[in-house]
Amino acid sequence: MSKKRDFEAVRKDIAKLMHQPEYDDGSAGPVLVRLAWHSAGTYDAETDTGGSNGAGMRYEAEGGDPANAGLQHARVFLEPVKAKHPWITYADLWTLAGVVAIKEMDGPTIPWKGGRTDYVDDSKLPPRGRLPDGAKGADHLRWIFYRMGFNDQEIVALSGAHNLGRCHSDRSGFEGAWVNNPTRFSNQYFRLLLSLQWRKKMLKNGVEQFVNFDEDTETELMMLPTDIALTQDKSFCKYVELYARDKERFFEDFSKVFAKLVELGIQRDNEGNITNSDNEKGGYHA
Ligand code: DDH
Repeated sequence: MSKKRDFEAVRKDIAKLMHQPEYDDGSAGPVLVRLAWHSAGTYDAETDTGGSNGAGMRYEAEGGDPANAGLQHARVFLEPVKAKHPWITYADLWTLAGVVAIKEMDGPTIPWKGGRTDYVDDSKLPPRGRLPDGAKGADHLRWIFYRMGFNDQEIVALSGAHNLGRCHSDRSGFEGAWVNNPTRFSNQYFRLLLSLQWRKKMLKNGVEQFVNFDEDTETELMMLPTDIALTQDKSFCKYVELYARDKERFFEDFSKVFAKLVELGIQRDNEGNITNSDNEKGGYHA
């Protein structure tokens, strides 16, 4: 294994693959952000299982979870980067790709540190069902995100990632984008949550979501039931209002909370070296 850990070079190569004219809205960015989030969002603080360490999505147990449908596109986008920098672990590559993608799409700079291992510790494998279900409500959001160690404000800030990308009926069953420009990071998601009229719509596949149709531009935007739940719950809604009116505050808080997300389950010493990843089994040598 190469000893050189040139993360800057990896960052540059990730940035270069962002432009994908044949894919979705012309960008690999949103699906890379989702890959980073799903790799980390399986964490359970109480049992210290799940999280980005181990890159378990490479294997059927986690990769084949219906909640992860479509994320193979993100992993395939990153293969040339892995081939060029074989020393980097997938666990680092996936989380770094999310951070780089957010920056490339005009989002905030997010602190990121490397050192995750690709060694899968069977005793740390997350069971399926740890990622949120978009058809549910506020109680479900708290159940899922409190488990990871997030509070109400952090749940709302994290949800602002839905400024990016879209739903695909062949992946999640939901369909459409949340905002008009889904490849530019902003607080538009929060503004639209509050300013537009959202009505329930049953899709042909029987899935229910919320939509707004703009007569002038003839465009339909969507929200998941979990997105709408943020406006219906008092404690969540005060942060939706805050982030809708204060984009800078949203960027600041999002940066902190996304950094926390990709560090879940990772312990470091004072120098930033990870102390709970077995370096002999797939991590980095000093
Ligand atoms: Fe999400 N998300 N997400 N999401 N998410 C989907 C797409 C994207 C939920 C459900 C869905 C976060 C939170 C939640 C992104 C980032 C983040 C899709 C559509 C569903 C469904 C998938 C598809 O059909 O392709 C639910 C429910 C929650 C919640 O309960 C809070 C968080 C925390 C993030 C984050 O990054 C911090 C991104 C980006 C996408 C767009 C992906 C794409 O391919 O485009």
